[in-house]
Amino acid sequence: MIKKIEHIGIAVKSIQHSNELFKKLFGKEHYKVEAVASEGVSTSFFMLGETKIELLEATNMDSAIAKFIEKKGEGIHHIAYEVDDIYAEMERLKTEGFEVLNKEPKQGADNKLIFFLHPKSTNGVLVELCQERKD
Ligand code: CMX
Repeated sequence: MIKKIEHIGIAVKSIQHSNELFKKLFGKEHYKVEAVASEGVSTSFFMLGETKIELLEATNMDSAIAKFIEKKGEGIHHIAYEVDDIYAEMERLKTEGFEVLNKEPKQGADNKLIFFLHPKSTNGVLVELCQERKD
């Protein structure tokens, strides 16, 4: 079951610059910075009530974020939904005909297991499904 929006991912050119910008917008600091080498990104997170904003900067030119910014510029990159059973949701969404981009859930930022749905199968919005790791 999909429970709520866990975070919204925003592609930025410079985490350092955008941390300052979002600090002014929200009136508070980000609570963590984390590199995810497997995705070629550096991330930072702001907590807003129950939802988070994730800023994403590319750390190499092959990264999905580098390609996205080159094509579309900075902006909303994905919406992440929290699920209660990520393996069951992956099977359910495959059965429903969505294009699942990962063979199985993988390690993402902020202690999460994650997988993605291709934006072509979700009205042009890249969808991330995530679940907090319990181990
Ligand atoms: N949102 C909406 N559309 C997007 C998109 C995004 N974030 N990224 C790419 N697209 C669009 C492109 O504009 C293009 O559209 P057109 O065909 O109309 O020109 C189309 O998707 C391209 O699709 P593609 O050729 O299959 O693939 P790309 O090489 O552009 O990769 C995608 C797109 C979504 C498959 C790839 O970025 C991906 O696998 N993403 C999942 C992983 C990821 O995004 N990691 C970074 C975040 C990690 C984190 O949150 O920690």
